Amino acid sequence: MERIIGRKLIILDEAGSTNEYAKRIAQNVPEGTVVVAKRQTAGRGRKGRRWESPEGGLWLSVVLKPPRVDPRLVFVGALAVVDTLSNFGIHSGVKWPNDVWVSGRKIAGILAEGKAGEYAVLGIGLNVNNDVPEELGKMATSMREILGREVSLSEVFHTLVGNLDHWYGLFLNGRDGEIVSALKERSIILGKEVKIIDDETELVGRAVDIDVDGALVLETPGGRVRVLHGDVSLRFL
Ligand code: BT5
Repeated sequence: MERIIGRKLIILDEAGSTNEYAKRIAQNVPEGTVVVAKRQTAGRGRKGRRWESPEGGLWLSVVLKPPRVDPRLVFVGALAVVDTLSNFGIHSGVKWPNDVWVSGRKIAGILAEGKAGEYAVLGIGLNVNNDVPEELGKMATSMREILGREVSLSEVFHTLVGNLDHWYGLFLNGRDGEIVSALKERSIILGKEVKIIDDETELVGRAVDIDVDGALVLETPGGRVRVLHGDVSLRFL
């Protein structure tokens, strides 16, 4: 099958945010275009949070034109990152909805944005050889830290692009069941007591499932609750 992801590559020394860049060009480039920057000066997480993006890390955004936009697109990114780390001998897991963790620390984050019916931008930040932000202390890690040596950034990039192509192919073919079950297998939250924090509300319960729509199912004292909103924060208790 012809590859979609990486059909066109845009490689920048510096970007404010590759997601912003990708959104600006989305309508004029083919699906699968990847924008990658050596460093970002205004890397973003969800809700405008800052994403530290010094040189040495992998900061990229993919322009997609999917027939539908839903939380499983974020899973495509998360699964591709987990597989990529595994290709380099690192065992990781997904912290629903959009983080990849290694040994209790965040190594990657995913940010999906877009305009319904037009395009989606899947942004991925993966700490590779970069120093992790000091203020995050023991909350974050990198491939270099885990492996005790630097790895080739371009090898990590090409591996990740290949893995994104694989999982996005399943998404396009409507194989949501496989995506969700892979995500569940690699999830680090199932069976754990967690707190979900939305803007004004907090919800405590046991994470028991991720359903086929990508929603987190919590068992709370008041019964089962589905959390679909991709902007919530999840903390372990
Ligand atoms: C995310 O947001 O985890 C999504 C991050 C997406 C970054 C990519 S890089 C390429 C593309 N272009 C962009 O501008 N963004 C995407 P969220 O779940 O909101 O997490 C943000 C939080 O992660 C911050 O508040 C920090 O606590 C933490 N953080 C910031 N930089 C980090 C880093 N380099 N490594 C680990 N954690 C970090």
